Amino acid sequence: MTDNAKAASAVRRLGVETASWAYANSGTRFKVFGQPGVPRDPYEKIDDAAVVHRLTGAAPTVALHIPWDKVDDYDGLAKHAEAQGVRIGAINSNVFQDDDYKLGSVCHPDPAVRRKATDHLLECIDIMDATGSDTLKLWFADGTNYPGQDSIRARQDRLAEALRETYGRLGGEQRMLLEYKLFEPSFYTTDVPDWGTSYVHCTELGPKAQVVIDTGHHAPGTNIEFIVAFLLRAGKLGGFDFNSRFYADDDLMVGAADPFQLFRIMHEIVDADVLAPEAGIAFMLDQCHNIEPKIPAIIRSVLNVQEMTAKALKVDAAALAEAQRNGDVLGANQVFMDAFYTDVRPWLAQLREEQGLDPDPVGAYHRSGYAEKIAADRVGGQQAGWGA
Ligand code: RM4
Ligand code: MN
Repeated sequence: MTDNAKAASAVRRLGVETASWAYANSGTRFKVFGQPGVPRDPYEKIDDAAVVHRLTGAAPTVALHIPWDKVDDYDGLAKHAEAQGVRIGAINSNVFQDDDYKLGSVCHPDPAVRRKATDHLLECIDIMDATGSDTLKLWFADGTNYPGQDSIRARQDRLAEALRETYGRLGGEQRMLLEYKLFEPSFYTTDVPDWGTSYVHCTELGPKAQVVIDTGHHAPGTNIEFIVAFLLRAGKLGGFDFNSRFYADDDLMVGAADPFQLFRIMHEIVDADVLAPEAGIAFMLDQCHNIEPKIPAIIRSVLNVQEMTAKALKVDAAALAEAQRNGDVLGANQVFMDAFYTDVRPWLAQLREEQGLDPDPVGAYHRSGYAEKIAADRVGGQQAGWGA
């Protein structure tokens, strides 16, 4: 295979996982603006995810969030997904929206609350069994707001205990990803604030526990591609929650705020040869579309990941290695930047045409009439959103 054919096949095999909650209404703590046609239940969210996959050919799985996506029949939900041409991806736990969790969930000082939270994590694994999902994604809002509020060390012990029990329940082909976040909703300490904390817990647990990087969960200026490289070397990178941010955890479309950062991240992935699905790195979106129409925004996001990946595949690896070996600082940087500045859009459009797709998925969505159809059909009932 020529280099170009190899790159084309790598792009074609890239799957970006969309998030069920991104199809629902969302907002800030100031206001949630509803949109016409928003799904009322998980089945309709999956219908929307399937449209994104049909148009891009690059979004074969959709993540669920429990209890937002609670249904009576998970097997039926998985079959519905399959019939639409998509699969259920990661199951995201939610132990941050119950009154009991005011002081935390698995780190709460009261063992009864910890029990309840851990039981929810175990329930998520039951849902994985029923849907065929192989990934549990854990994010904890746990932490404290005031110095002295709770013992930082004791909270780590409680966290480790809950993670151990959850890990013990994972089936042979299942894994868990532990997410970290610098701050919010806790403002003094967060119990899993950074990749190092997640890494140590995952290492204590074993090979089925890995770190997931949410690109919006760092201090400004953090070098995320360094974290990617480090975790890959340690065999502990499980995947990404992609989104972009200008200030804090903005959850804007990936590649919108800083496409160059996304390129640098994807370069580490390509360079370590872990882009292929069998390498097990999950490329997930975790975004909210508060003011823009959701489905075209998600299509745009999938395309952004695809574009930056395609650029990363255009890095002349041999020339880069030679420049690095020779200590040619400027030459190496030029090889890198040449790839970043390569306009890969015509190439990607051509690849889509070869696959029988419309070369312009966003335009195809607008022409499809789907937006008008769901706006007309989805009347009555309650639009999905936070807590729904
Ligand atoms: C958190 C975290 C989780 C996501 C929730 C909705 O900040 O990023 O991944 O499930 O938000
Ligand atoms: Mn996330």
